[in-house]
Amino acid sequence: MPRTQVAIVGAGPAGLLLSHLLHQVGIRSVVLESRSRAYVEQRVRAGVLEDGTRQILLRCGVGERMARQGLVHEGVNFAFEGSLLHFDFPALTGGHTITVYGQQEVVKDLIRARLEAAGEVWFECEAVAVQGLEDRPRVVYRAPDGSQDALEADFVAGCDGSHGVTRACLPASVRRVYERTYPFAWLGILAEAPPASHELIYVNHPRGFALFSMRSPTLSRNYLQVRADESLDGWPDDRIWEELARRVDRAASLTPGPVREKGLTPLRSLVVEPMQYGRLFLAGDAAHVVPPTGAKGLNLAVCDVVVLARALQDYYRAGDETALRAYTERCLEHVWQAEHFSWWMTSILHRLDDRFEEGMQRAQLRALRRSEAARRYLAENYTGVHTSVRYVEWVPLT
Ligand code: FAS
Ligand code: PHB
Repeated sequence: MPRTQVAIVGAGPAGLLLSHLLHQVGIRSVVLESRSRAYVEQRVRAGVLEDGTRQILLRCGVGERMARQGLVHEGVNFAFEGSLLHFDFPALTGGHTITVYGQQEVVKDLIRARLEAAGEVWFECEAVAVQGLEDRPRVVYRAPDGSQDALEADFVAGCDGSHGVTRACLPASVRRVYERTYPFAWLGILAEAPPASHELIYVNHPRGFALFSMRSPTLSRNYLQVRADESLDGWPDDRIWEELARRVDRAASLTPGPVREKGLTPLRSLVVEPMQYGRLFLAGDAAHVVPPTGAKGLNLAVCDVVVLARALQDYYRAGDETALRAYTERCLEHVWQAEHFSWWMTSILHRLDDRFEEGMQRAQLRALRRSEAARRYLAENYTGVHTSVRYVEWVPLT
């Protein structure tokens, strides 16, 4: 039976970065990914990297293309009640910024780094079960030819996202699930059109939330709040552009263009505790999901695996299990911080169809306009001061 030190399920940002960080400290791993390389490299998801995530990718040697092609932004904008409110990140946080760089670009950079280092990333290998978690863990997987095999390891890292198999391996007797589903979804498009603005614009509008983001000076990424049970059939491209124009109103001028990709993303908040059981450790969306309003999904995955890589390093270097035992407690600090921020951003920016809630919303948005302290709270959370920035020094400089 093939064997490694750490069997990693899932080649998303969490699994690939973990494998890379472990490689840098001499720990062997195998990444099992159910989809093909081409599929994971074209899957459009997140686009905002916190300042800490940027520095972590640079420190561990996979940030060169991000530094060249990523867009560094010094702020974001809120459009509400007919005016624009700018958040000046460096002024509010003592110098922090964000980087706009597509998640699939981060995934491409990590896959290239793994394969150039002769790392093992087994594509089209779907994990179907994880066994022996108390002592001799092994991942049972279906190989590309359909045959079933197993991979033995000292530890299993569950990085298989919100629809994977590892989360269910936590016995019901120990698993605690905290969940909130929102009565709306996001309809997102990737379009060959100039972005609405040189920075992101979050819109609170009576017709519903909208977000104007980008991937490059010629590729925009825009989102609309729609009903949770909405289907794409009802949204031909020109209707999407019309609705985006209504919601952006006078905050920016919109130039429509060919839509390359469109999709619906349900909004939910979810935390699973504990994030470990026996020799299984969950990271990223396998352990927690945030609504994308706070742009935290990808960044939280990075925080988890930096903590896990350090804990595994302590174990293999000194046989010290202290950090492994404290993994859940350590991660839940940044997880609940980001869960709160993402819930808060979602509740102040989306149409809620509840008169009292909308009164509260107006009060909070006006407080952001009046109070520098309130703007600082948002800027610190958005740039990662309370999440990824705390872990930059944990990553050895290569
Ligand atoms: P991922 O889901 O990225 O990766 C998990 C991997 O495991 C996948 O490659 C999957 O194919 C693989 N896998 C699953 N089951 C497996 C099995 N049984 N065996 C082997 N492999 C298996 N965040 C934002 O901030 N902004 C956004 O706009 C945004 N959009 C999103 C849109 C969608 C549709 C989704 C689902 C998420 C979005 N997110 C967004 C959040 C997103 O960025 C996640 O937080 C991020 O992908 C988490 O990374 P991972 O934990 O690595 O999980
Ligand atoms: C994106 O660019 O895809 C994006 C940006 C900010 C968010 C969510 C998504 O809050």
